[in-house]
Amino acid sequence: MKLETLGWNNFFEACFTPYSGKGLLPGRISIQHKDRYIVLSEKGEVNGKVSGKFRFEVKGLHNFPAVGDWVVFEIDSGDQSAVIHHVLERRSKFSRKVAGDRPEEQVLAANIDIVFLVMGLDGNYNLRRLERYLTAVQESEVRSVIVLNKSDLCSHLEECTKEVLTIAHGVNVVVMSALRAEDVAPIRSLLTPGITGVLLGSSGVGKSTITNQLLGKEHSQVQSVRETDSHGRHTTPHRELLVLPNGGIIIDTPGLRELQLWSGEEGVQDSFDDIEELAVHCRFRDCKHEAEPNCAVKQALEDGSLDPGRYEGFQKLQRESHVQTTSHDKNLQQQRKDREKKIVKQINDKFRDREKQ
Ligand SMILES: Nc1nc2c(ncn2[C@@H]2O[C@H](COP(=O)(O)OP(=O)(O)O)[C@@H](O)[C@H]2O)c(=O)[nH]1
Ligand SMILES: [Mg+2]
Ligand SMILES: [Zn+2]
Repeated sequence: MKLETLGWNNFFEACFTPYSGKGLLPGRISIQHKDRYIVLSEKGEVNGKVSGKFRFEVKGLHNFPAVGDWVVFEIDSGDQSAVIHHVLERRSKFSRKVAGDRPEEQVLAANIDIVFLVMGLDGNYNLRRLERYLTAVQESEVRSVIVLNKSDLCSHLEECTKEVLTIAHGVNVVVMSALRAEDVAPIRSLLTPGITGVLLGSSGVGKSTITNQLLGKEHSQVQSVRETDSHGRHTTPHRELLVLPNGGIIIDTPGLRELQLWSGEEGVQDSFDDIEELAVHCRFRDCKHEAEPNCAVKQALEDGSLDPGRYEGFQKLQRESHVQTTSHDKNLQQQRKDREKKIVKQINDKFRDREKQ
């Protein structure tokens, strides 16, 4: 495996200079599972762990290796595993906030060139959510592309596409069905050799199906939409970095529930992706989660997996923001964002207080 194939360039070369010539090698993290990593490098694919010194000295979860990171490692002469000594500077990253007394940043994917925001043109379709993620990604200054998948299931394709274009503000929009191999061509053409893309979107929107089409083989596990646990959650576990036959690199991720984007101090707790993901499983596409039959949100409330406070906040937000969904007025959008943040903060504070008791 040549380093360039993995996305190596002058930037990382410069970052690596202080370490070169000491039996140390650069490699890229393709999988992270707890404290175990898979490192891709000129030595091929190697299992690895951070060194004892690293674990002892490095403070903060976000300074540990993440998928997409370039690391400096050495091959253990005993078991031939990779001993990771350093993480090279990141050019870009996507993080989430992990719950706890003091919320911590956890990096989920690093050194990304293009983010593909995938939305399903089925029950998953939600213009407001797309708009919010677009804003979050644009703050990260990584190029974004909107992917509207499952076009084969959409009866009003033109309408949806037009609507999305009104919020896209120049961002490319790909309309496709991942069931057709030829439809991934626009994505493939953006992932030129050495360029790293990440697929973000709710679980079930087709990210793994797209990954498999790009790879030209079944690799990522595709889930049946009904194959969820009692909380309506998919079981697909891993984020994984994969090198494509044409030289591009793609990171497949699980649902957005896991990928709450972190932006600065506050983090993007100001969203209800967990509820929106549940809503995908409601019987009716326009379910208001009130008195409708087979409502997945109500069901989660009943079995206790959804907090009533979060549900109330979600409903409140839905009512308040309904009218402004397609507004282009920047001022209004800002006002809405501020209000959303305030509401969510109130709820989260309340929720936290209750958990403390
Ligand atoms: N009809 C249709 N089904 C799709 C499409 N893309 C994915 N699926 C199906 O949607 C389900 C979830 O796909 P998957 O790739 O696992 O979604 P992920 O959770 O985002 O990785 C699977 O049953 C796929 O076969 C599409 O474009 N059209
Ligand atoms: Mg998947
Ligand atoms: Zn519902």
